Amino acid sequence: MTTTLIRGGTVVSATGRAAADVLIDGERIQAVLAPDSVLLGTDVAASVDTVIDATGKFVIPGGIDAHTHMELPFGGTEASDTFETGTRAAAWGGTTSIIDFAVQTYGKRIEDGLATWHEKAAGNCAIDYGFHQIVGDVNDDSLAAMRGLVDEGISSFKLFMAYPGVFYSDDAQILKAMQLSRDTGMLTMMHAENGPAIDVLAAQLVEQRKTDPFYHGVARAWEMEEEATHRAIMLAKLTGAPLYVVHVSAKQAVEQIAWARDKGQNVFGETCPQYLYLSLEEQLGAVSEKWGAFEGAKWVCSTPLRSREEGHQNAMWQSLRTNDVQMVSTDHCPFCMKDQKELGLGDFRKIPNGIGSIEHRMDLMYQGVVTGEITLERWVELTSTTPARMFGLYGQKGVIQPGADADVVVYDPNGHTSIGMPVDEAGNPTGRSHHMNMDHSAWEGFEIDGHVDTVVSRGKVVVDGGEYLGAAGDGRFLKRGLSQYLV
Ligand code: DUC
Ligand code: ZN
Ligand code: ZN
Repeated sequence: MTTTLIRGGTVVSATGRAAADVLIDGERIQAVLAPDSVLLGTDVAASVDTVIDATGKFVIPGGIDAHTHMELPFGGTEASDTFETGTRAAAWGGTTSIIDFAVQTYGKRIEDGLATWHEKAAGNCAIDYGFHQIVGDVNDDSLAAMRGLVDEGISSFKLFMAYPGVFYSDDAQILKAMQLSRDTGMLTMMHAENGPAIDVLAAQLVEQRKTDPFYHGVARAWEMEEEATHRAIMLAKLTGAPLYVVHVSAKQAVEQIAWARDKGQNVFGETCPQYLYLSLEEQLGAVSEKWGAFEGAKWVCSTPLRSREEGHQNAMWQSLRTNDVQMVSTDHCPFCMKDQKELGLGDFRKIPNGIGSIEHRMDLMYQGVVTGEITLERWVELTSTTPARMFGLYGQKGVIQPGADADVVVYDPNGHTSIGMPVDEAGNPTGRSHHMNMDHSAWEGFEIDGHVDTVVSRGKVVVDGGEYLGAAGDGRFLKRGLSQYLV
């Protein structure tokens, strides 16, 4: 068993910060010690195998990205990160656990969808991974199968009020699944957008020859998110199901969540960096030599980017401060421009939906600390501690304390991270400043006043000093318990 001491740093938790050293024994945290500790007459630093110098740096629990889609089949193609490439990129960015979505599609069995996801991930992940279950076909068989998921360590399922004909559930199906959620304690995760109405609006825009990527966001109007969020909340209230609304982007959806929470309902929300930093106006203005107005396709995701003029981004930051929204995930669902996003040239409806951000979440959220949007402690809470609590991992993950898995990041507030993807004059990539399997970056030009220096994943140093030291297969499947966040 290797012993490691992370020495001289400031250990930051969701509730405070202190100068402390972190002693790791094998895969677990052994102790959080006063600086330069001498125990039973022995200088701890002199008795360990490895010492990591964290002087002047923050020592935080490894990030947990609770919303990723590795290898997701979508729109006639597949998300471009495999479990191998996506989890490696996550590690580079200070994320040491993911929760991905196993998929049951229409007419297929849940058991088969889940088995496929285990096959995709097993032996390939750089960091630990768990699964939620997407239920694309709520029926008697799938409801019966869902009852067995908790025993398999899958304590949450996702339904879609969007994407008719693909993942969509109608209100009757949602009601039945939520009754099961109430009975089993499983968390209902909801993609809250009124899909049937959106599809009509999208078809009308295309008929008017409004086919550029920008119109994706016009069709997916905030009213459609507010309405669906409200409907999901009311169905959850009626059934008593705990509800977690994914990728919240509209300020009006936040108001719905806050309203339900004020009434004591177990309703939670997640947002993503794209809804804090990017906007519909910027998507409209994105024109490149290579792609013209189709450049905006790199930001086509659902829910869509929202108008800055309408104040959604500021409202999302505020919701993170007030705890109306409890955590930040990425909805990492990358597609390359070439051969993938370009499927939607001439018709925005055919652009595969998704943005790749798994590598940048910790940095992008730290930038919110730099700009004063959130505190240092809230950064840790939003990116690690609450995801662990929300999804039944707390104690093992999301905290630096004796007995927890040794998932630790040394973050340098005086370091710097430039995000982008250099291209030549013809717009072809000449190198990459990220490790995600993408031919572009949705975060081109972002400058971060901080840097992920060292990443320890279950006791193993996987990133250090700009070098990757991990391996495919380092990550293990996480059997999760029920949510530890319910009121
Ligand atoms: N939204 C996305 O942007 N991509 C995948 C699925 C989803 O709901
Ligand atoms: Zn979704
Ligand atoms: Zn998603």
